[in-house]
Amino acid sequence: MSTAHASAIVVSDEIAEATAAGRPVVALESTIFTHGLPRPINEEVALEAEDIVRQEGAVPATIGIVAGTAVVGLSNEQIHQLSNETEVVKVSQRDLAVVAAKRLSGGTTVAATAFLAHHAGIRVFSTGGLGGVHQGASETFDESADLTTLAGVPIVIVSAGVKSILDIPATLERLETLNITVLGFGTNAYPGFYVTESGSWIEYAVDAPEEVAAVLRAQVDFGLSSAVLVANPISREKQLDPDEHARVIGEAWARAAAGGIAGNATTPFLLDYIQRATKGESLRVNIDVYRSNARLGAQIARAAALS
Ligand code: PSU
Ligand code: MN
Repeated sequence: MSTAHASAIVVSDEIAEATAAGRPVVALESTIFTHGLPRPINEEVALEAEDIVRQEGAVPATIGIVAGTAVVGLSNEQIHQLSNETEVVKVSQRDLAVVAAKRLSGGTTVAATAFLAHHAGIRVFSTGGLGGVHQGASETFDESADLTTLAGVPIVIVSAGVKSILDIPATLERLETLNITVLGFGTNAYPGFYVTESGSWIEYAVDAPEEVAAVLRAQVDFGLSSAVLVANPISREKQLDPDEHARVIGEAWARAAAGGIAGNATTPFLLDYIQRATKGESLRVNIDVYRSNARLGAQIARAAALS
């Protein structure tokens, strides 16, 4: 990763200076606002996440592709552009070279963002929900590249679990196979993104940002090259009603199957269906989850910068 050629990736001055000085920096992805959230709230949420990171004393590095250049530390103007242009591609790690060569603009997924963040020396990354193993993956082989990328990128990722549209037990099995460390923040119950608990359990809970920083430090001391996932559940008061959640997800899958939705269009289709079926409630939860993860990511980055 460190062998990436400098001209393919542009790191903003603010981020380059912050990482060089050992100041806390939090990476933020762009697929969440190019493909995950509807306009015009997408841009607002992207900027709000940056504000939250700053309020917590860290520097936000939103990452995306502008006309073929991978940018670590997008300007507000670039975030505006990516939020509103129509021809913006969803860019996972395998797409990076193609969009660079074709000079396309794109929103980077967790996989591509983690790759680029690590290249820039960033150690903490906050997102909403990770990609994972899709329902029916034993037939379709649809498993997010987020998982395989995270197996090889030593970075802390804060999420509210994997998106609840996924097969969560299967995803946890794959995380184990891929040597990806999973920590529950204040809980051993693995969160279900829109809901506080997914029904799956994880081995380790941590209670403070400092504890995550200690795990990260030990990870580096061992020379381990895999990610540390911090699963940060939404509070019970703010979660989607669990019964409605279960019903809507079942419907979303049935519609995707009936509509022949496949490949990287699956995740945006399901998220959009759920937003409409819950009359915006899932959108509110999605945004709350992201705010909370941006905040915790900044706290972890600060703790890691001190250790
Ligand atoms: N979670 C959200 N909204 C999103 C995503 C996750 O709430 O838009 C995005 C992330 O960028 C993640 C990607 O990396 O979806 C996973 O897509 P796929 O399953 O196609 O790998
Ligand atoms: Mn997929």
